Amino acid sequence: MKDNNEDKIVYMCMSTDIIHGGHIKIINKAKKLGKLIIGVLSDEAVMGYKRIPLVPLEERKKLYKNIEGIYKVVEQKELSYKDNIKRIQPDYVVHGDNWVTGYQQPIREEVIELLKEYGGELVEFPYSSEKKYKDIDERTRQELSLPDFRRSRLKKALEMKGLVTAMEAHSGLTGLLVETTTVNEKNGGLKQFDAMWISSLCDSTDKGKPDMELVDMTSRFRTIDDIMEVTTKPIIFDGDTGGLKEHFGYTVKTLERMGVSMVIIEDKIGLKKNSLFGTEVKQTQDSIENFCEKIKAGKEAQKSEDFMICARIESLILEQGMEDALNRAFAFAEAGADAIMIHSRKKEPDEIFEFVEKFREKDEFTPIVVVPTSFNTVTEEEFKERGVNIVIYANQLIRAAFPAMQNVAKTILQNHRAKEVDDQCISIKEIITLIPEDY
Ligand code: SPV
Ligand code: MG
Repeated sequence: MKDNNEDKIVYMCMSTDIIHGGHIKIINKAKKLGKLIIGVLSDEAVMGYKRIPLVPLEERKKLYKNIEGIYKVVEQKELSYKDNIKRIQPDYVVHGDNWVTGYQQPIREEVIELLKEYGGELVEFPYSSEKKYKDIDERTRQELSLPDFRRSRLKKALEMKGLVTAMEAHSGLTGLLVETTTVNEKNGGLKQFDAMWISSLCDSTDKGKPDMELVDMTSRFRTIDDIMEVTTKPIIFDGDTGGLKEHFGYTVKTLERMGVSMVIIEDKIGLKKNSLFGTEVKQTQDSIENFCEKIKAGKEAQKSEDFMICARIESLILEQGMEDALNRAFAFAEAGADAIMIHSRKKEPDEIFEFVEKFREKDEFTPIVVVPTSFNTVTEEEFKERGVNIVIYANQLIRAAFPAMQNVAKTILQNHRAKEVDDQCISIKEIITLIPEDY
């Protein structure tokens, strides 16, 4: 390889928003191979596998344009290099050798295959694992978990992605799980959950209590704090009925101060029971007027710009009809709700789809939230196409954990020893190393 090989095209994809010496070193090496094109990974792709970028795409592009000797800066829409390699046909693709193993491995393999088609070459430089660069990453992570940063990121995620997914977390451990679980997708991308849902059902169940506002707010805030200590993703809090109008303002202020992004309150009054009971138990819906007053009290108490109050409509759960649900949705949005959640316990998604369609005829922008526990056949893609903005997986982690634990408990009782359950349990080595010490 000659220095300043001007007739060669070199391609490198960058997702970082903080350029440090390690990046400059690799950029300088890449420049020596030819004209260097930097592909800047789109906000959506960065979010999908890592976190919300601190610096949005256009600004990140500018950062690279200002580095001397870079020939061109383009966007790379997806984690897969396919589109840009096909379009640019670079002689060399440059990357650190840190993707030889781990979740980026399939992306690397695809790059090798694509380059093979026309005789391009993959050049891998040793990845810098210097402590000072690791420290920068750690500082970024810590900054992301500060209240102002974390709170604002749900709105940003909605703007960037259109549809955001949230998975329930009810403890530090489940928070960590939601924070870190990553899967490879068929299109070569990677996927993580965007946010966490702190469900009243799961928080209560984990404490062995019924879901009826029995676990008080102080305890609910403690759960939030446990989760926040070990995560950075935005949090959507299940605020049940929001309590008394006079109390709700205080809850809003506390949640904001903690860095929660959204509270969802449901239009019920009196002794609240879980919605999935439907009309099997006595549940009373609040009047439109009262609930609007509660929303207004929350909005008045709110101090930050980016906190969101979502009004949850129980008309379909309580069999009050579509018209009632829609009337409420428009009234609640008018009263200041930043989002609307529509709930249903039907297996078929028809009433949810009808609501979304009719709401969107008159209101294009207010985000719509759904919790597809019962209507669980609908994909995120279909929800998005129909105009839904937030999909919450409200209880699956705790529902998965319980039968697994119960089975282990029974097997030990039956066998009078623990040997038979060993292969159903995470190993001791794994469990003692599961939690990173520097979290
Ligand atoms: C929760 O997760 O606590 C909810 C959603 O409120 S549901 O259980 O479906 O009512
Ligand atoms: Mg709840």
